[in-house]
Amino acid sequence: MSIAFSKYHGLGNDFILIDNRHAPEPIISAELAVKWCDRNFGIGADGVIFLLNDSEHGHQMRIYNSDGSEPEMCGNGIRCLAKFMQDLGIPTVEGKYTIQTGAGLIVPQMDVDGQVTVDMGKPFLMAAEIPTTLRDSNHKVIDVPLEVGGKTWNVTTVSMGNPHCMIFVDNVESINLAEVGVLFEHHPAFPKRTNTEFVEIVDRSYVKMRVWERGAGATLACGTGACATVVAAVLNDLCDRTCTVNLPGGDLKIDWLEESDRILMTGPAELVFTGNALI
Ligand code: ZDP
Repeated sequence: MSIAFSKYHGLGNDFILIDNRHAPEPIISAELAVKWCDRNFGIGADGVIFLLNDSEHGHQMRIYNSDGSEPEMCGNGIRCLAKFMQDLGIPTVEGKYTIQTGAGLIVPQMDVDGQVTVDMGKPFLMAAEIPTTLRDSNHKVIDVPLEVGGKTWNVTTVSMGNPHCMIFVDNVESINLAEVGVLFEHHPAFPKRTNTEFVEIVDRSYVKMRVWERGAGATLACGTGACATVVAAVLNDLCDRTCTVNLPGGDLKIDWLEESDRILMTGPAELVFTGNALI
């Protein structure tokens, strides 16, 4: 038997998309998702994303990381999902889709220039919401020392539905991501593991970020991570609320709105190919 899939990417953060609207649960297992994500023995991707029906809100997103774990949210992935829905001919309401996720309702808007602007909701800042044990549960974690790999790093944590740990450094190229990223990911201070972002401030409206993703390792881009990066930089008074985040795969524009506390993320999403995978 085979299953039809579409492969999309957002700034090189790539996903296998499956139209799962006919079934209430993902039609492939986490184990099979791991195989499909393999770049040598499979299709190759950072994750597998399922479009499901949602009785209340019309549509729902589920996602497996390339290690088979299931994150709450995925910023680049939801832009790809919005493009996938457009390609499936699903109508928008005033240019927008409303999608239920593990981080609540997320609203991508299809821009006229082909980009997608996503209302990513509000960031969560309290230690218990990340979750992290670095502070008491209802305290923020801003510029807190943490020992990892025999070195003390100053970290700021933010949840966009999924956990992120940001470290400001002078030069992102000097960080050995593979070596240190995995140590942050599995550090006992993060009971649900964490995504880790190393951030270099270029100026108050432009920062460079390199990411080690929970469950996926080094990727070319991370949408939730770009949002969390700007929140962390604002909390440390290092950048403005409107800021471009440069990632290995390109740029994402982030706006942390003052009045509503919500974050808008703008970036591309591209169809790469479609195919049928054997199961
Ligand atoms: O939180 C996690 O386990 C992430 N690996 C989920 C994927 C995040 C993503 N890179 C993004 O763009 O937000 C897809």
